[in-house]
Amino acid sequence: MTSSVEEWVDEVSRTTHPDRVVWCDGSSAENDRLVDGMVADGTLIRLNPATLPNCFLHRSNPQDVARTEHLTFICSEHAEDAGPTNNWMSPAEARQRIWPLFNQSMQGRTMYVVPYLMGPPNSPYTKVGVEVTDSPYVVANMRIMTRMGQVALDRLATGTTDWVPGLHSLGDLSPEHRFIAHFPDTRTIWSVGSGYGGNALLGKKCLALRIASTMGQQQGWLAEHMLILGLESPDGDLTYIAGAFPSACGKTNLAMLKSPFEADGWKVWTVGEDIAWINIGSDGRLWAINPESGYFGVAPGTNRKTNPNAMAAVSSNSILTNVAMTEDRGVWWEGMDGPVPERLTDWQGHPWTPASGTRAAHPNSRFTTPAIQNPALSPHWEDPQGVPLSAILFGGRRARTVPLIYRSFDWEHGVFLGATMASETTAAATGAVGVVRRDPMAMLPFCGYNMGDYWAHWLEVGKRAANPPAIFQVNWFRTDAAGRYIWPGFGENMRVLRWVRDQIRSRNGISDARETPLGLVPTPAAIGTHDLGLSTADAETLFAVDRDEWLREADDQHVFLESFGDRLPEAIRNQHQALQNRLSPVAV
Ligand code: GTP
Ligand code: SPV
Ligand code: MN
Repeated sequence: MTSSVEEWVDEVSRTTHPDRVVWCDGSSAENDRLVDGMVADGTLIRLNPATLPNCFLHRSNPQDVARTEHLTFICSEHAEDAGPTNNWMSPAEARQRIWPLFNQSMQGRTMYVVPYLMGPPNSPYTKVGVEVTDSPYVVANMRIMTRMGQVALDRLATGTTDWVPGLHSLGDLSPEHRFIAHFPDTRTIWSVGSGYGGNALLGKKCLALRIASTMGQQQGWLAEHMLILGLESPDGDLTYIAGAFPSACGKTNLAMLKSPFEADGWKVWTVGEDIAWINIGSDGRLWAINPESGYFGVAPGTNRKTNPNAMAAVSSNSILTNVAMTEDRGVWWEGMDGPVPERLTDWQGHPWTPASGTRAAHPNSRFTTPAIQNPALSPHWEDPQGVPLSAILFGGRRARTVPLIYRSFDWEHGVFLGATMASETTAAATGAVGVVRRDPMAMLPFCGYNMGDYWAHWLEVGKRAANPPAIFQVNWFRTDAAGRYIWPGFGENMRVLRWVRDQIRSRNGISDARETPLGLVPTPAAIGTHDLGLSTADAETLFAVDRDEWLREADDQHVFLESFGDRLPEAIRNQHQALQNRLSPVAV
């Protein structure tokens, strides 16, 4: 065992005072013991073993159901290094305000030491983390989401000091005593007061995005909130595409897409569905690995039509959190197949009927499921070097303004699209839902340093890569006058992926696109809106670029960009000016 980990575990237990300390090996025997204990004390409910073997339901504290961004801090020495989009707290203040919350916080409980890898065991890009936690539910989730236990202990046994400590305690679960703090200088994470998702599974948003983004800035790579998929064409070639969409905006669904054109040879293979670590290869391309080994996916809206691969994956060996339960201990959530059941137990454990007028499952209810259960899992998902990206998609939820898809003119313009993207807020974080906010590269809640410096880093990576991916903007969520989504989405997003591939592969890609002030927009025929049965009017709306709306959009972008002051890269400012010029051509 490595002494640096043991020393830290000792130090932590001197403050948190657990009754006992358990080092996790990740074995199934260990998991069975943990799960049995949680079933016995009511933390988990065993679901129907005939229909959902080895699946469990967990109901979280109703005050603890999503990430809490206002309680999430970057604790750099200087506020400017966290930047205007992060909450900042000095390390000294964190020691005063947060550390005392760990005092005796594990008394009467077991402290689990969870060693884990982010990335495949044999990848040069893989990182080691150690999370100590007093939540067995967190341990069971980490076992699915990361390569946990012996495989990580083996790596630590080499005596490496290069590992990320993460201290997690449930505390009293109240938002008043909740903090999720990141120390980029010491690469340390503290989380107290929440047992849910990205607040508590410290490998995911805390290590693999907030801490990793700062490592990437220093070491010349990118840690991104992106899905990674392999698009197989009838020729048998594979085009790898990454996509950054904000939380609950469609990454998991796109990554697991079931192709309606499979018979013709068009298929999607999942490499990752939430996080990508991207390195520059010796061939000048960008290569992406998925650091995770499981999916923490949004349940509502998932059904056999929208995401049959997810439905197959979650039917065994999965944890379901805050979904509703049927009378035969099955699960249910809004948007599942079939009729709404007559009687359910809702996500808080109360009896529920369709007349209740409430939601049976929480809007941010989730499944935790092993990647290997995904029928569409790419055979290359654990390739140590990753997969070479041909395209990056930036996407958001926009009822208006943003076309279904358009292509940027070049890398710099593409980085500008990412920097200025916006999206309506969702239930993945607490707070109002449906409010449009700027969410650069879908990293607003996840970038561990000044977002202006982050854009500069993106520009730099593009300069250093001889052959960077083409960048596109997408929006599945444009609505009609009645407020309905125009685009059918899900499997039909395959049509957009096909166009992306055509754009990348064909020398004459512009032939099925028109140039607009935003970029290259496909013709409706290139996407096949007619075959889909969309009206001409709807198709026009999908691809419309409204100058007045875009002038307003550009004004709003300006205010946002200027909030970065002298940290705003000149190239981004120039791109913004160029967009305004294209929107308001000066007559000569
Ligand atoms: P996080 O795990 O929070 O990062 O979310 P995500 O980006 O992986 O989003 P996910 O794929 O889980 O989708 C979130 C919600 O959007 C679900 O309710 C989906 O059913 C819905 N959704 C996903 N793709 C589409 C689409 O193409 N069209 C429509 N209309 N809804 C979609
Ligand atoms: C997200 O909110 O982007 C998620 C869910 O992927 S959580 O792990 O809770 O951050
Ligand atoms: Mn996510």
